[in-house]
Amino acid sequence: MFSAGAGQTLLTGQSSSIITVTRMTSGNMPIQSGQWIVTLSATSGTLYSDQYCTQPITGAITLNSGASTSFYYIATATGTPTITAQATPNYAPVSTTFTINNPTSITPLSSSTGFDDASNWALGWDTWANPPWTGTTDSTHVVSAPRSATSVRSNQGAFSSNPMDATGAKYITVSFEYMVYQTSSSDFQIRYSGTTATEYMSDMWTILGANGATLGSATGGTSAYTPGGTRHQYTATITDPAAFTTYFRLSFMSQDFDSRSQVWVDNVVITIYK
Ligand SMILES: [Ca+2]
Repeated sequence: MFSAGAGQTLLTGQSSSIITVTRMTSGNMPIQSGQWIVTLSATSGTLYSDQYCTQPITGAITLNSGASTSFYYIATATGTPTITAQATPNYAPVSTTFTINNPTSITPLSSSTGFDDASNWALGWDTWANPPWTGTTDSTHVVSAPRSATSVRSNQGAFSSNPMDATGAKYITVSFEYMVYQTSSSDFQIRYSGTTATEYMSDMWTILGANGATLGSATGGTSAYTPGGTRHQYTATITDPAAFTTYFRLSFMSQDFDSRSQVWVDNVVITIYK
């Protein structure tokens, strides 16, 4: 016997909750030992092996033991896609059907921030004494002219947006472009908060995902000062209900910098799907 779990209702682009397939005896006892090979397919959309949906599943999964394996899913179209798991040896295929809806609206507070105005950044990115990052017109590190936001050791710390109303949100997407120089894994992070605190230091911040915690380790970091240094694009989806308050805020954190370390961020887009 073989089970794949209940169907889920999602929006297009939204990461699913964990999906687990389990092999069992005819008496519903999990089968723990022996190799089995699982092949997953979906009538549309993409299956991923990780929670943050960065690693698409492209082939059969060989498991040498254990009764279950788990994965995640993102739909690309509305409708009722079917996800099917087949396994060898000697298991009948099993399917689960998801329901995929469109976001019904997009909050106007969804915002694109290019840090281009010298004195007035959208969403209050420049109004926090936390300490604020600064703007730079160094064109090598600017995606949208004339400015990007930047942090060095002397102004490292939290760099935050003003609160946005995310009440009733289904999910929130965040994207931005960034470059790093002489930073290590945790030196540059992205975080969010849905708390009511107005002081950045007393807020409860949540690090956004595994990749969001390690932006500083991006490849190309040591060559970012050279013309054409590597730009990185980051996109993440927040599905944590704790973020869906009237105080949703996004924050970049630069920390543990040495005298050479620097990061640049441009074109932050936050979209709240309600
Ligand atoms: Ca810009």
